[in-house]
Amino acid sequence: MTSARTARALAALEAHRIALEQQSIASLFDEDPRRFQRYHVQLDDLLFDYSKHRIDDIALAHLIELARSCDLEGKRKALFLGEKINSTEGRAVQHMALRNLSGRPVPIDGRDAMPDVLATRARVMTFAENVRSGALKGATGKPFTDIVNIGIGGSDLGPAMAARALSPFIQPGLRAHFVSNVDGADIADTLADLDLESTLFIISSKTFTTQETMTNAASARILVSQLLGEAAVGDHFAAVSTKLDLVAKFGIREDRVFGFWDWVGGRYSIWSSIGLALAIAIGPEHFEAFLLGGFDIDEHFQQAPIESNIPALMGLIGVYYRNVCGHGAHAVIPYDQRLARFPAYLQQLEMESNGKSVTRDGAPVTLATASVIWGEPGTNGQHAFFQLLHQGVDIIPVDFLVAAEPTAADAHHHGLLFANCLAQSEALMRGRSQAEVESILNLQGLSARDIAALAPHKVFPGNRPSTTLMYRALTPRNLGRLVALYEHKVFVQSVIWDINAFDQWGVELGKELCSRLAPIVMSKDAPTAGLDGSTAGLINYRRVVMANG
Ligand code: G6Q
Repeated sequence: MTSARTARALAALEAHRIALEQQSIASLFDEDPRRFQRYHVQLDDLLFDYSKHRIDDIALAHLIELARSCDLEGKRKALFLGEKINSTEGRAVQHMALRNLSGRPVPIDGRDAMPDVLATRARVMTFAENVRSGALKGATGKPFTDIVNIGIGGSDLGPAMAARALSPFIQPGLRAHFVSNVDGADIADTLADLDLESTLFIISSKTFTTQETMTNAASARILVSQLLGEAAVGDHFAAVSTKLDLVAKFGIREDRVFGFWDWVGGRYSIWSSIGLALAIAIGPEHFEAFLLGGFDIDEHFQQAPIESNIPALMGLIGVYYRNVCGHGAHAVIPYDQRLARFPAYLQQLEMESNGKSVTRDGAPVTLATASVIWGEPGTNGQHAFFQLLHQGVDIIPVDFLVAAEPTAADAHHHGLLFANCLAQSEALMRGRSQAEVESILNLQGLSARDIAALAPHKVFPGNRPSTTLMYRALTPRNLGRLVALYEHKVFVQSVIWDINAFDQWGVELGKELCSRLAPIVMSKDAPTAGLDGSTAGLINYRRVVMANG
């Protein structure tokens, strides 16, 4: 239940929103030439600009009071102390231990988790190094050139996103591929051009029971044993899982199995052995730099006061739009082609974590929770959905992500990319008024009648908020920082909404439902009685199609 203090903070925000609506973001800049200086936080290579938001010092003070009313500081402490805050699964949440480079112990269930974490990481790194150097070979003596990670959800999105983001750091001659969908097209298309003799499969599954992953793993296993012989399976497979007994049954050699722990949620597992494909691709040194980036943010999140704490501000500003302004969507637009999978990664992180409708004690939530997160790289999005961002009826706050310097040694392209990013955030904020449009059309020589007809279509309301996150370059360390920033943003919001960000019963339901239907779908004549009319009708229609060839 929302406490009286939280309710007061929300009411104060609501009252202030109405006052703020009298002012545009652009006018806030006009009034305060130091607005950018006051409303940005710089953390080493990273710059978080939150000046283009519909907020002022009073709104920020109310948001910080809101955070304190929910005991954000106390809950942050509980998170890092390893308390079992994932109450519905009875688990601590300690993915931060995987990037804990402080030398400090991390107590979980009464013992320090760090010796296990370090020992497992050392095995991952040695294995990665041996694949990279060619010391480990396939059954026919060829070094590995292609790594195929088979996993889904949290066991896929992280390494897949990061391998793309960090492609310039991948060892020449090595390629990382990611197969996730149970649709056979995924594995077929991925393997189409690969030489199995030089392909290493990594089966990544926390539970080692996920239908999609097990199906793809079985298909890969059959292919390897058909082409290279059953004895070759041991040479061409490795696995990452918390269920070591199930991995052993699959036939993967013990020295190629890398564990992790139930206190690492799937969507927070990129820092664990689930990062094996990434570690092989970019190498131990870069993987450790990625971990260091995550650690940087853990330190910042724990130490910086809320007033200048980037994940806290990201979370609180998001809460303002979601709960006070009623905006239900949030776009993430990287002006960085290599971050193409970052919005999809964040979709899982934010929507799976905070897409909840009961509070921690099981009561219905009183506040709206996670927004719909979506996005695509700029500039491509500009030629597609940006129309709605500029002139649609919904206001969708945007996170722009952009590097300060080029990575592709192409200053000209990067200059244009950067200019486009700024132009969009500026245009969203400023808009274009009726008077401005009329004067432009006038200068173009249009008649008064044509101007009157055309002007309304060319007016942009503006006042549309955005954050800009700028990093020097998309290095492993900066990618680690970006991921960890959003992880803690999600945590901050879960504290305000009083929900468990670390379970995912909706995902579990999906797994359960399919296992009930799959045998009926796969049978020619299993009865469909008892299913709803639509499901039965669709199954029977498919049976007819298949029977008619
Ligand atoms: C993540 C979710 C989910 C999970 C996949 C794969 O937090 O729980 O996306 O990662 O369902 O699960 P396995 O790793 O167990 O195969």
